[in-house]
Amino acid sequence: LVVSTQSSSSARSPVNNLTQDELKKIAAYKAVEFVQSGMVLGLGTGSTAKHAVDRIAELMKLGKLKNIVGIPTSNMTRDQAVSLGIPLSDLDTHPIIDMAIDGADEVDPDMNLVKGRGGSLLREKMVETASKKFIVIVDESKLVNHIGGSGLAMPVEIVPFCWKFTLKRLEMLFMEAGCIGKLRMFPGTENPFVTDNGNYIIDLYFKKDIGDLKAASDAILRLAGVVEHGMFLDMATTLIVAGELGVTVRNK
Ligand code: ABF
Repeated sequence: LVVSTQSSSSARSPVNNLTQDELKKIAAYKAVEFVQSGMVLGLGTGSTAKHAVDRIAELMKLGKLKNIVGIPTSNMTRDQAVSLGIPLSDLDTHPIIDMAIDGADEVDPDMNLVKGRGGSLLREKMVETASKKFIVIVDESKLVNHIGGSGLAMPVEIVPFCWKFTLKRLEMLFMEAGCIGKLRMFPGTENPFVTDNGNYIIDLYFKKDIGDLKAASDAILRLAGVVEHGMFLDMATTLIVAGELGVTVRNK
C-alpha cells in the first residue's frame, strides 16, 4: 500500500484506494484481536486508538469480549468509553494493566516513540508504563528512522508556573540540535493549551537529530518544572503497522 502523503486522513492512496484513517482502523482492529475477556485494558488516545476503543465495545456488545475493564489515557477517551458502555476504572484500583493499546506520532526502528501531539502524554505514559503489554497501532506514515528528527513537535508537559523560564531551559539543553520550543496554544486562540492535568505543553522542534535519546530523556526530566515528555523509550512490546504490506505485527 502506498499511503498518500497528504495530511488529510480522507485522501485516498493512489495504489490501494485506502485512506489514512482506514489504515488506522485496520491497525486498531488487528490489535483488538489480542484482547481477551477479563483483561484490564489501557485505552489509548487519538484517532487510531479511537478505532480500537470502538472495536472493543463492538465485540463486548456481540458477547465476544466479557468482563473488560478500561483505564482511559485521557478525558476524551474516558468520555468515549462511557458513551460506549465500557466499564472504567483507574490506576489506583488497577496498578497493573494487562494490555494497553495506543497510537503514536512517530515510531523508530527500535520501537521508540514520540507521543503526545494530542496532549495526553502524561496519562498515556502512566498507563503504558503500568501495562504488561503495550501494543502501538499506527499507519505507516508514522514510521521514521530517528524520532524527533522529522522537524515535527516533540511535546513536553510542564507546570504553568514561569513557563517561559522552563521553555528557555529546554532550548538550552538542545542548543547543538538547533532546538526551538513553542508553548502550545488552543488552536485559533491566544490561550495556552491546558492538559487534562492542568499543565502546559512545550513543543520542541529539532533541526538536527536529538542524538542519545536516553540522555535527552534524563536531561529533560531533571529540569524542575518539567512533568513528563513525549519520548516513549523501550516501552512498546508490539508494533502494528497498516500500510505497504497490508498489516504487519512485530513483537519486541
Ligand atoms: C496518542 O496518539 C498520542 O500520544 C499521539 O499524539 C496520538 C497519535 O494520534 P493519531 O492516532 O490520531 O494519529 O496516543
